[in-house]
Amino acid sequence: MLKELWNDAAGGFHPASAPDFLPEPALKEVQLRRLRAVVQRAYDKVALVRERMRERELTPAAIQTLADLRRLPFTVKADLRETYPFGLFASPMSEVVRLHASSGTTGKPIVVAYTREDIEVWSEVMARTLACCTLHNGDIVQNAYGYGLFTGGLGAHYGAEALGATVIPTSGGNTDRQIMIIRDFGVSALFSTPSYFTHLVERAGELGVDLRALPLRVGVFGAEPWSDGMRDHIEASTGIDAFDIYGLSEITGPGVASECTEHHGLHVFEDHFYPEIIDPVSGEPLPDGEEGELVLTTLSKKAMPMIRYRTRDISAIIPQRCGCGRSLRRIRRIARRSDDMLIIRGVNIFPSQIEAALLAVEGTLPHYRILLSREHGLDQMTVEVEVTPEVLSDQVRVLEDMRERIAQAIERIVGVRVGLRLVEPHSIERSQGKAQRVIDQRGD
Ligand code: DLL
Repeated sequence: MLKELWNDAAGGFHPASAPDFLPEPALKEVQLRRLRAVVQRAYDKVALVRERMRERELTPAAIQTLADLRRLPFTVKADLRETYPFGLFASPMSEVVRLHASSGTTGKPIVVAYTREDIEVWSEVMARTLACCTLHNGDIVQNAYGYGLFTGGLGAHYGAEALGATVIPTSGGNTDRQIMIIRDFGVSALFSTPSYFTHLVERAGELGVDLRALPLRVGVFGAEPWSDGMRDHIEASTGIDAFDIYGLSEITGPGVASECTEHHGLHVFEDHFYPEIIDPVSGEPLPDGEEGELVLTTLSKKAMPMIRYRTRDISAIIPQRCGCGRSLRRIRRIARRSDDMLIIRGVNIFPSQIEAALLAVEGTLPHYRILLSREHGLDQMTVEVEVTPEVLSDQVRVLEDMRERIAQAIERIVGVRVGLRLVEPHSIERSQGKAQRVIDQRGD
């Protein structure tokens, strides 16, 4: 497949020839052909899938149309944990060329496997992701996603190479060196989590490096939720164009979906990953435009096919065609997961709402955390947010005024008053990868 994507003349990637622009009937035909093959493969090689299909009296022959997908059973995260480490593999180890693992917050990690062909597809979808973000052969990219068991580093690395870009594999951390490289190597694009990038920007300011005066023009950010306010902050403070990319280890890693220059939702590379949105409670598929849990089926994975994997990420399929001309459907940016809801005094709150509220108030910095505690049997939330030195050096009345404005902004969005602490710059620990925004001190 990758070969078809190469532009003979320049020897680089040619986005216009990518399957992103397939007419809808051709795309559906590819999807159905691949779906039937992957279901057959999973049925033949993965005991769990076979047993679940048999319980429903289904065989692979049940898949005659794309709509038949909804008859198949879901796969959930617990299935991966319960079959740890290799129970869902569909290829013998002699054909598996790579393993990655996602640590998760509790218990055993999730292990994922790739054949050589899987790595090729992954590189292809990542190259298409980067082309969506306007990168091309000739770009100098600094890849600050972590290299290692995390899929971000190597996934983005292979994609950038396939695109024909020059990759600098810095991985996360060692922030001063990252800034030196951005400056000295003429870096035009940087990949990292959005939270780590805000840290880089802050440190560059302290070192007197003006990112706007450098060739850096694009940021490729993902692996954690980030708000439009965060995007505004990043773009305004650096002059770059910030793109949101999405993926998860269970499906492949980064390269599942990407924003294009329209910055309105993320195109799913649906010739390889078939998206559905379901009601998280009933499991029933929802129509386009309605918000629910994203479910993904890998259409071409060999080593570890995933049938109807429940991501727990909340999104919606955007019904309209995109102005960029890609025929790939888009999903809304993922602001929350079905399992990150906090309940404070009976009100449902998502951490992303707190971020949106904070960044709407001038004088706050994009560094915050949410502390959960329990007092007299009731859950309490305290938000700590860093404010600029100017705010802190002002009179008490100004500080009080600021606190009140932030408290009101939060209350307007979430509907309840929460505790608030304004803290000095640098008092909240910086992340090198995914930021841990919620600190649970409830002790159970
Ligand atoms: O985070 C893969 C990745 C690497 C994506 C680099 C983008 C860039 P996991 O560690 O398995 O894989 O975590 C996957 O992270 O289910 C979402 O909850 C969250 N996530 C990933 N991208 C985004 C995003 C990688 N753009 C989990 N917006 C997913 C919001 C995201 N959440």
